[in-house]
Amino acid sequence: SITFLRSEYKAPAFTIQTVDLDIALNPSKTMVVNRMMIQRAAGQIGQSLVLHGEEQELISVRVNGEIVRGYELTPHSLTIHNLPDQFELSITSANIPEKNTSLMGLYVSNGNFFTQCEAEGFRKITYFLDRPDVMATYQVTLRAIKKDFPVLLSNGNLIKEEELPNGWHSAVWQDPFPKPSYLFALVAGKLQSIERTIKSQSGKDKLLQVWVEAKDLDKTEHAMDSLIASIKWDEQRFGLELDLDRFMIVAVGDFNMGAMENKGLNIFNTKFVLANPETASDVDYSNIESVVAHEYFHNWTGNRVTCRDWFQLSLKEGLTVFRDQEFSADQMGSASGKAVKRIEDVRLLRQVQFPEDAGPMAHPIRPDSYQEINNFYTVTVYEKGAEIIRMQQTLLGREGFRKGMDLYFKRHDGQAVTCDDFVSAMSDANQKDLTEFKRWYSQAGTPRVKVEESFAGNTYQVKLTQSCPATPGQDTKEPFHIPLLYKILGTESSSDSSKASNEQLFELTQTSQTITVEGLKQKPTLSINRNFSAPIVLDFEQSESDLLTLLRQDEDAFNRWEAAQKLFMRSILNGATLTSDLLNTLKEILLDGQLDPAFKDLIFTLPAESYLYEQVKVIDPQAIHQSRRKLRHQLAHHLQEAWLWAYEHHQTPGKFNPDAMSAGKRSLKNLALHMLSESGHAGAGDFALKQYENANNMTERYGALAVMVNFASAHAAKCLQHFHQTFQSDALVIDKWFALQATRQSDLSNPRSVLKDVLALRQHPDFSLKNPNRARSLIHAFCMNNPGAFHQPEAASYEFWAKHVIELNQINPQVAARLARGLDRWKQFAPNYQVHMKSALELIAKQDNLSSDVAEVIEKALN
Ligand code: B3K
Ligand code: ZN
Repeated sequence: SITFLRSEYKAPAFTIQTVDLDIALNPSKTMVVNRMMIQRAAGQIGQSLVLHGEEQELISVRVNGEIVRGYELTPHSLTIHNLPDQFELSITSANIPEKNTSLMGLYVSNGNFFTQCEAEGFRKITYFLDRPDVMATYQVTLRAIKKDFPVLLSNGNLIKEEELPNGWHSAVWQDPFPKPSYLFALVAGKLQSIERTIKSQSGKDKLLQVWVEAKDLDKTEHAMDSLIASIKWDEQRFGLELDLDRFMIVAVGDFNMGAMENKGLNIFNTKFVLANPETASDVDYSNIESVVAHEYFHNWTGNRVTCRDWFQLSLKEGLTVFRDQEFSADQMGSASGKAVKRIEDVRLLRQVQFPEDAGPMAHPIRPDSYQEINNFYTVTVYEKGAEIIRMQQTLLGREGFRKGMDLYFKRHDGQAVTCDDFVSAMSDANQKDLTEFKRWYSQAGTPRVKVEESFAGNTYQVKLTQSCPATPGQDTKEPFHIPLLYKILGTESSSDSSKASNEQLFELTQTSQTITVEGLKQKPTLSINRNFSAPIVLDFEQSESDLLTLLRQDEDAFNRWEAAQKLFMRSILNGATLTSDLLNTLKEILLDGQLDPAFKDLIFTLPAESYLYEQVKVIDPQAIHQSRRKLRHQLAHHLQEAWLWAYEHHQTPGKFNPDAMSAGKRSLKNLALHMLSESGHAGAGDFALKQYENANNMTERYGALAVMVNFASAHAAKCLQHFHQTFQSDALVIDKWFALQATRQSDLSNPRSVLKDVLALRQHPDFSLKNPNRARSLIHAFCMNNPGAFHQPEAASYEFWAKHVIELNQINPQVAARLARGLDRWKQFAPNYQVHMKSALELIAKQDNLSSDVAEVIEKALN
């Protein structure tokens, strides 16, 4: 397979100014006529034009109206020689949407047409320079049979609709903004919309639409509200206005990822649009809000200013994730809510990105090479990328960051640019040297900072030493520029208390540096990397008493939470006992009526197993799993009364409200129910059944069902069946039904029981590997989100995994490649697991017909 290198970037030999597409939609054969105005770039005399194209039937090629026959065609390209400097190229080709199971390019889902072009799907629709630095304006004519496809949508503005002979009709769409081909989209079919008209900052009317199947119209309100909130927020925070007169969101049930920011026509996985209280949980509501915002924010960070090449993906993704994180934090409505959002984001980073950064697929946020670009839509490019943006804001301040953003748009609106261009704008707008900071873009791996404290003769010193483990292709690293927010607590007894009592920013730029504070009467308590100011691992053997001080009184909510996480981690990994001091503090926190319930819920959410794996040299997954469960049992048992109080005092009566405070109450209530069951409380079974039966929302219903299923309640089977029957016509809820069973906790006396259930569910009539959401709800959920059940020292579940990677590879390479990442960290596992993992990997490796997606993942894992 081919490896693409960032260092080999070459500007295109031709540019395309305008694209005029005429598409006659038919599921079994769609005809595409693509008329382009093309210009030879300066200094490219004699170059042939090499267009990308895949899985199409080429019908004709015309240059300035004349048929051309002397072209060269391969399965991936069309080359045309002897072209003038400026010409019209017209290409006619056909493709078969109903046969397209990869869900890239043009495909059919539930009888309707959709497209997905990022990263390289446009080349399956027509022959093109399918690369983001070729930006053109598009006019699109869609034709289809009207009764089957009454709605015809594409990017930009609708300029004409017409009735045609034989029951056909057409619509013409014009997008005034030049765009790369990956932002092209069309949708056609039986859809309906809700509409709102709003006025933007400058007083212009904007038409907003959310398009869904008729049966889902009652689930669109939250997405529309989220869109309006996003539009307002981007105006206020960044001065960025919606540039089109019309903005559309469309939901589709078959989709490879979350959503796609096509210009003016965002296409979404139904999971991130549809919600009503009965069918969607609080987590769904908040995911919808953030994904709607994310795609909308791309309109500026991604669309108006786009990427020069795919190595620069984090230019748009890291920045846009940062923007959606800030938006969601602001929507929380309170300071504690913002902290909750930050903790959730950090949990995700540690659970998924830290392992990626330590494994065979580790790459810098701006990768240097790839075999398949689809494999690089990663938590590193997205979530770590967002952390790198966040650090720039921390270093420059919010105002300085805004100045940098303004300069970025002033310089680059309408261009395809690089990560370097972004950092230059930040640096120039603030006269701040970010040369060393840019190593975050080029070096992979999670930096570690060792913290060593000393206190002698009234002087307190903190020695900070940084290092970063080797990653593939990068044996040694230069020091990172690490912004550390810190505060020294307990300086009240100092002679000069003003000295060190505020939060400060320390910029660690060398391998080792020391912070010194003089004139203290006793050793203070250090609160460092507050609000997780840098995406690093802190090696800090802080004493239990210092951690308890932080847990009780740090006003940085993140570090309060972090103190509890550290103590829990010591208990799980080193068998440290829970001291009565810790248990009492935890009890006070749980019973504290002033504290945000969502924060309390997070305090008692134990570190994820995948994060715990990263703390040990050799992973024994069952030892970690059991030790983690033992800790949870202790917390349940020792705090039983407090859990009962929490269960009874977090009701949300009345009409369902998805706001952060109500959602926090529900999540703490569900956790309390879980803890009561875990503690063996006699009433727990009844509470669960009643909660299930009386719930007026999915969060409480699902929470109760999860407790029944996880603790093998006598009512579990009956309620599972009731749940299935109640929601059988709602695919997203049936996904939950599968996922719940695939992620239930393993039965310690019968370790294979979850796999056995999953194998049975695999045969369920509602199961299908072709629908990505459904495949993920069972297969990915079991293999990647249930480590305690999945990792057994035997072949069975690893063989199950391999078999499904192989099967999915034939259907949908992207969905297969995600699953293939499941054994990334196999070399770290204890030998009795490793041997079975290795055989499973080798089983996949020896298949022929592996997609480039799966091949790259498996090859790197085995390497
Ligand atoms: N930009 C798309 C991701 C496309 C993934 C292609 N394999 C969604 C997003 O990040 O907003
Ligand atoms: Zn994105």
